Amino acid sequence: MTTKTALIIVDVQNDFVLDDAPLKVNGVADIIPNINSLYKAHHWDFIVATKDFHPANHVSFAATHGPSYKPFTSSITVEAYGLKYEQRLWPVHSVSNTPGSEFYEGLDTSAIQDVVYKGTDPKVDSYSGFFDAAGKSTGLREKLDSKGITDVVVVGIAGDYCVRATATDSQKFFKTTVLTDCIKSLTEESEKKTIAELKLLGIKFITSDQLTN
Ligand code: VGL
Ligand code: ZN
Repeated sequence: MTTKTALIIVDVQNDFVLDDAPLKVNGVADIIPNINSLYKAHHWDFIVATKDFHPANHVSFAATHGPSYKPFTSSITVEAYGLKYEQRLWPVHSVSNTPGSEFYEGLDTSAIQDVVYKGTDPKVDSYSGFFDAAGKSTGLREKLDSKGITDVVVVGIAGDYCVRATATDSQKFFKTTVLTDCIKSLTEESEKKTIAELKLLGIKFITSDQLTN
């Protein structure tokens, strides 16, 4: 069978990158040149980026639930579409069509062929680029399938949230690799934990110089 490889760039958006960003991932500037170098150094059959793209009253924002709810430390039980799940609460971030939702200007977007939007339902969050917390598809799997993709490489932020969830869903359908020099997590400790857990699912972790495509 022929191998067809897709690159998924997760959430490289201002609200996770800029110095005054609400959900700044520390050290993220270090990985951007590594991501930009991937386009020409390797063969890609499809390059797609995800964007976290929330309505202003999104369920994942602490502010949506009132002043007693605190970003980062509070969580709530969400009930939506017959499903019940725990939701960690965040500062307001990546509101659709605001500057914070734009790609970070340091990211070379010239090779990106498609953009998948996630977290657009006010009632449901979506860390994964594939399916939201209620299991609804963003359309990413269908796009990859229609192009005959067999292998997926995941990069971006945050390593311990949206990269983690995207790689986990990807591995259900595609042979999935995460590039350790092209991700950054909220904390180093949770990145270590994420890598250990995802390796158990068969997801490969390598640096970009070890890519063979
Ligand atoms: C993310 C928390 C909330 C991410 C998105 O991109 O990792 N994290 N929304
Ligand atoms: Zn979000």
